Amino acid sequence: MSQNNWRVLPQPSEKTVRQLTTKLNIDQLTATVVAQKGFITPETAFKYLQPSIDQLHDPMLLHDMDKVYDRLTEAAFGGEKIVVYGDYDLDGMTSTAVMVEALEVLGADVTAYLPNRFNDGYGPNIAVYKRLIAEGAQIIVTVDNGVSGNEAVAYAMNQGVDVIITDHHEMPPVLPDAFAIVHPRHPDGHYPFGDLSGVGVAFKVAQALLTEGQPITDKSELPTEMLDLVALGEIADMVSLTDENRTMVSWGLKQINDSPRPGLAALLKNAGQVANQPIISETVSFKIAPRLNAVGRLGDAQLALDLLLSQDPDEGVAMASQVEAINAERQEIVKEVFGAAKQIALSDKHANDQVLVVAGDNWHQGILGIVASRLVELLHKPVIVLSLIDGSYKGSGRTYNQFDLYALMGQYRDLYETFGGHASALGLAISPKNLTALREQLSVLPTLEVPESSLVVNMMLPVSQMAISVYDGLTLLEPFGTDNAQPTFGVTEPTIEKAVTMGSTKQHLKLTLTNHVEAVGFNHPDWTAIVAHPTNVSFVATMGLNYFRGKKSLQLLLADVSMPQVVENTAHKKFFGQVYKFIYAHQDLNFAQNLDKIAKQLHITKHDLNVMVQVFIELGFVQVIDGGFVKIIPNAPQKALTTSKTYHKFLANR
Ligand SMILES: [Mn+2]
Repeated sequence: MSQNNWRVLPQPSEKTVRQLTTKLNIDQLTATVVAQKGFITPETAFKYLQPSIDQLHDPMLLHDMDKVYDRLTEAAFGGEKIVVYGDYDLDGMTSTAVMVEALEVLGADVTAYLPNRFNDGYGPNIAVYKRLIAEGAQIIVTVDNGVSGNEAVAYAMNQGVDVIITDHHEMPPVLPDAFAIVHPRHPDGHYPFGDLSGVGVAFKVAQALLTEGQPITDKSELPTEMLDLVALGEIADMVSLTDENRTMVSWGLKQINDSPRPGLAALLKNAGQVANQPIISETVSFKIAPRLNAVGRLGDAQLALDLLLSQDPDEGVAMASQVEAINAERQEIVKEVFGAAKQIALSDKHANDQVLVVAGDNWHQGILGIVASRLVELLHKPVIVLSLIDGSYKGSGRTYNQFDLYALMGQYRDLYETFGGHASALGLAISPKNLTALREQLSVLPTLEVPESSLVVNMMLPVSQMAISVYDGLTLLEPFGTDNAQPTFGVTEPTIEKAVTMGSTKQHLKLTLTNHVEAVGFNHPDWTAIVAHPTNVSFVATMGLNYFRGKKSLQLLLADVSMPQVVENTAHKKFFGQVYKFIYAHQDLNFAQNLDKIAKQLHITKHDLNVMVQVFIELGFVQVIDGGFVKIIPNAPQKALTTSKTYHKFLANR
């Protein structure tokens, strides 16, 4: 991104900041960010900073909650057999755990069913409903799913089994004919906040059940012991961390810090969390959620649910180590599939695709979304990754920036077996024949308008004003996440004392700045050219803490870097020129088949030859056709080597 795309927010007036700092006893930076959010009076700012019970809405305001309260209370006392039907992601698992725990408190006969991603799929599944009912289920409570389960719900209702739907997903035009539907955005409801996640909705039901539907005035009246689960599911589902979500997630995180469930404590230890290290939303996003989600990605999510529900420390340790092994396996599979998908994605055949569709054979179904996200990061365009399983292609798509991929792909609905999702992410299934047709349609699309992204910067700040105490002050603004981004700071041309690369392919960057402040940037080979010229660099970063050998230090995480155009190295230019000349004279030679010979003739390594050809491809000078012939593109416009990403990688590796 160029520095032109940095959007430095307007700075609040000195008077506003002074008022906030003195009245609320907060520091100037924190006051500035709070004011930038629009909370400019001490009263509104205090309300934002201090989660409190008045920010929670009355659960009885949710659609059908009165019916649900009566029916579930009756079922619990009457000993009816209740099945909670959940989902295999973290929001679905935590929703299930909350609902089960609440019903258990009432003494209900309750069991949980988490559908299997591979056998059952997402949402109400009629075959499973039949089985559950045959086994004696008398009430089915869905959590984090249900609003699109018309067929299965109708079946159960016909069998005399009441289905209570609690969900937060987009509602289809025709809702299931269920006993009750609890949904924060139900068209016939009047709930003041629409952005609860599945576990948020489940918690509201739990609250109603455990407070006998009565309004509460104090936090202690809430089933606070379940708020940790709420925090996990809400952060994992990336719902807006404003309004009552902010309160529930703050309290939930506090609870995980103070007294984590045994399974979570063990899981965090395995994830490298050290004793004094605070658990923040980032900990959930990067340590907890990937691990527990891995369980549902590779097999049956039940293990993750059991880990969350267990009260036994030994059991917690045992289950956490099973989860760790599954997560390691998941990482292996991602690595393998990503490698294969990347090869296809980078081939010349796909160089001009506006929406990249990568399809493979028998790639693991559970990780295609992760692979699509990584390809988007790499290629800066929307990506769909499909895998051929049992005669049809199934997979996931992820968009780039704010582009509405769902709307675009929705135009070809006739070609799909299944299709669902939202603007930024989707899932689909398609027959091999129709995939060919889809590719044809995509290849003739007019140029897509993919919006340029901009980077919001809260303020410019010299490194000399950055310190652990500053970071500590800003933690008042936590939890960070959707609609409450971590503050970003712009730094203009700081003194860089040291610049090094890290990682197996030197894809990461670490800068040492004044006062031992470090700045790190991950997976940005294009930034690593700084190592050769660590001057006149500016960047935007967030502040974090690094815990290393028991010592904590301030660490900046680079969000964007702006560096002067690297001056083209004349020796390199000559070197590349020779290779270009060689290609020009040998367009009838298959490079792929004669790599050894050619490299030898040019006195370079095979690796360098590959890199150089890649640079020429990126610059639009050559193309590779027919499985290995490198052809000069006539009249290609002049471009400097430094405009190629691979060239920067090449430089960084010298
Ligand atoms: Mn959800």
